[in-house]
Amino acid sequence: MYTPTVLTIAGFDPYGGAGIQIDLKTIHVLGAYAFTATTAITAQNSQGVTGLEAVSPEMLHLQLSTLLKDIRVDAVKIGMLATTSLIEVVVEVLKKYNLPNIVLDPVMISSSGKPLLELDAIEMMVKELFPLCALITPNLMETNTLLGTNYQGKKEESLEMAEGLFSLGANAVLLKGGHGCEEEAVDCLVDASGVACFSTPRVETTHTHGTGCILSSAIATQLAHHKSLKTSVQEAKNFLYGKMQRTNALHLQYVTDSATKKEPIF
Ligand code: PXL
Repeated sequence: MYTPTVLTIAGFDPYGGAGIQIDLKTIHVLGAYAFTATTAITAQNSQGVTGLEAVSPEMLHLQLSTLLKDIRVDAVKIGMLATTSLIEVVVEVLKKYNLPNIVLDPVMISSSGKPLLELDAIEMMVKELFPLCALITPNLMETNTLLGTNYQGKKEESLEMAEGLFSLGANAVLLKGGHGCEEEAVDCLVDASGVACFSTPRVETTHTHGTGCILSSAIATQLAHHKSLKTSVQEAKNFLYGKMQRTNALHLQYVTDSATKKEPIF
C-alpha cells in the first residue's frame, strides 16, 4: 500500500510546539510520511523565541533538491521562510519540480512577538509564492499586514477580509478566526467557487503556540490523502480543535501561573 507524503518547509523549534517538529508530528499521526526541510533554527521555550538563525539559501536549496531528486511528494506545507533569499529558493524549487497541493502558512511573527520573516520579504512572498499555492492560511494579524488594514476580527468584516486576501493571487484563502473577537472560532475559505465557513466553539486556552502550524500541516496531509480542499479544511479544523481541548502538561520551569502558561499542544 502506498504511503502519502508531505514535505514541510519550515523553521526548527527545539521546544517542539511549532515549526517542523509539530508539522512532523501532525503529518505522522494523520497517516502520511513527512519530509522536512529547515529554513531556520530558532531557540525557544515556553516563554518564547530567544533567537533565530536562517540557513543559507544554498543549504536550503541542497536540502530540497537532494530530497526531490529522490522522492515523490503529494503535498507541501510551507511555514516560516525567514528571508527574501530563502523565498527565492522555495519558489524556484516548487516550480522546477512542479509540486502539488501547496499550503502556505504566511508566518510573520511568533505568538510571543518575535519577527520570523524579514519585512521586505512580504512583497516577494505575495508576488512570487502566493500564485503557486493551493491555499494560504493567514491569521488576523497577517491579514492586516498583507492588506494594510486594521480589522478587529468581527464577524461582519470576514467576507471583505477574505475577498481582499483572495485578490492577492493564491488559488484559495483560509482566513483563520482564532484571533477574532467572536464567541465561535470561524475560519472562512474563499476560492473561485465562493465562500465556505467552518466554525468550532472557541477554546479558552493560553496554549496557542503552533496552532497555525498544526492546521496547515493537517490540511496538507488531508490533501495528500486526495481529499477535497473543503473536506481537508474541515477535518484539519476538527483535528486541531480536538487537540486544543487536551494539551500537554509538561514540567515547565518558569511559569506556574496558568494564565500565561504556553504548553506545546501535543
Ligand atoms: O507559529 C509560528 C511559528 C512557526 N514556525 C516556527 C516558530 C513559530 C512560532 O514561534 O517558532 C519555527
